[in-house]
Order: sequence, then structure tokens, then C-alpha cells
Amino acid sequence: MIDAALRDTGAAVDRMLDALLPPPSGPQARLFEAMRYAVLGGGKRLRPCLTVFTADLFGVARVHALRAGAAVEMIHAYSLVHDDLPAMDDDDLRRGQPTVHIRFDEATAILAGDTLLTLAFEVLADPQTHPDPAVRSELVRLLAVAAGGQGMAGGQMIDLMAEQSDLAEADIRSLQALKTGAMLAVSCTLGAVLGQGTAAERAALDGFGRDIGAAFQIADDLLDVEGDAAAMGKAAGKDAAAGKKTLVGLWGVDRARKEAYALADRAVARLDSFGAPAETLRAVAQRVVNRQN
Ligand code: GRG
Repeated sequence: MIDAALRDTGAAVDRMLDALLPPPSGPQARLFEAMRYAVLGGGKRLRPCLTVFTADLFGVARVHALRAGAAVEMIHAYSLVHDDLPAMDDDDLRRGQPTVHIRFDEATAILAGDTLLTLAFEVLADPQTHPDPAVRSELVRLLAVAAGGQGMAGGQMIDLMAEQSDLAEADIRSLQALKTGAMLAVSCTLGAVLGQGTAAERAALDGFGRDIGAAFQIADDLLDVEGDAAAMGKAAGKDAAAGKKTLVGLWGVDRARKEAYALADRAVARLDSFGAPAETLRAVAQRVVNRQN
């Protein structure tokens, strides 16, 4: 059931991304080609699906939810392109394909990431994403915070600096909350912003997103230890080799798995006030900890 919902919504997200990304023509064709390669070549589309499913709780028009979700996915894709660069994780494989700097070159990969980041905000600021300018400006503000120094980019900086040092559990949790959790949380809150939900509804969805973000990160780290590189489409065992600090490294596999399930349960409990219409989101929370890629 949930796999079908994720597949169908993911396909609608792909169609929206295809329409929003510039065609690979004109003097900048190489840049547009690299952007399309980075975004359209696979990926689970978890973040935009969360935006669509949370927007559904408020009866938001599908086109608005898909545009906001596509903007989140563009920022996610930019982060993966830059994370794979030699200056960061230096990865050759992503989503089962050569990474952007391998398929193109480093300068093109940097520019493709930069342009995906800016295109995301262009999409959110467009009246086609929502007729109310106050809603659009709140979408822009929240996504900027989640992607910036108090969110994903800040978490990445702390992570890079931590490779050579010991981190306590609380430090690992807070770096992961920034690096991974902020983008998953904003994927959920954008649905509530589009639907002009109450502050309490927004807070519940933010908490849900943060909990599944933490669970998602543990699942990602478990896959790095136990996963099959072919199923994941990227190298396994990289975290330990790079000296990355993870909760799986700290706790071991069994405790980490239990904690991930507990986080998913807590995420589900946060949706109580939404009743039956939140069933898809509850199933996503369970899927996040059961995933193989
Ligand atoms: C370069 C500013 C900047 C940030 C990079 C997201 C990130 C920060 C780095 C990616 C490294 C990584 C493996 C993070 C752990 C969690 C994560 C974001 C995994 C990838 O997300 P998925 O599994 O990927 O949703 P797909 O390919 O399915 O979209």
C-alpha cells in the first residue's frame, strides 16, 4: 500500500521536476544537462512525497504541493551533488550512476548544485506555487532556514569537522538533526504552510519530520554497515572508513535498530490529532526504518 503511494506520488514529482528543470539547450546546455542528470536519475523522492502527503491533510491543490515538493527535492539533489565532490565525501557512485563530477566535471557539478539551490527558491516564489504572497514568503523562509547554517549546510560543516574528533551521543544527535532532520522536517511543514494550518498543526508535523529524520539517519547508518551496495546504488562501509561518527558506531547495530523503531513510533504518535487522514504519513514513518535503500 505505502509502496504504491510512494511510487505513484514519486512519479508525479518526477513529472513536475521534468517540467520545472530547464531543457538542455542554449549556451548553458551543459549546466542544464548536469542539473537534469542530478535530479532525474532516480532517488526515493521521500521528501517531496512527505510534502504532498502533509499537504493532503489540508486539502491543498495537488499542483501547489508538487511544486513545493519539487523545490525541496532540488535542494536535496544539490546537497548530494556537492556532498559527492572530492572536497567533501569524494564519491564516484550515487543512485547507481556515476556522480555528477565524474559524469561531467567538478566545475559543472558545483554550478549545477548552485543552480538547483537557487531554482528551488524561484519555484517557491512563483505565484503558481500559491496565490497568497504571505504563504509563498513563508515557504521560502522555512526552506532557507532548513537548508542553511542552522540546518543542512551547518550540519554538514559540523560533520566534516568532527571526522577527526570524538563526539558524544548528544553531539551526534544534534549534528544529524541539522544535516538530515531539518530537510525532512521542512518537507512536512511546507504542507501545513500551503494548507494554512494552525501553529499546533505545524508544530506536530515539524516534530513528526524531526523524529523520522532521526530514524532515517539511523537507518542510513545501519545500511552503511549492513546494506548491499547494489541495492543502495552507492558504496557501503564508507562511514567507518572515513572515521564518521554515527549512533550505530556508538551503540552497535541492535540498539540502533531499536532506537530507530522507537523514533518511528514517537513520530506516529505525533499525528494523533490528524486522525485517519494521516494514515499514509504513519505508514511512511514505518517504511523509513524498514528500508533497504
Ligand atoms: C553539501 C550543503 C551540503 C550538504 C550535504 C544531505 C547531505 C548534506 C549529505 C548527504 C550524505 C548523507 C548520506 C547523508 C545522510 C542521509 C541522507 C541525506 C541520505 C540520502 O538521502 P536519500 O536516501 O537519497 O533520501 P535519495 O537518493 O533516495 O534521494
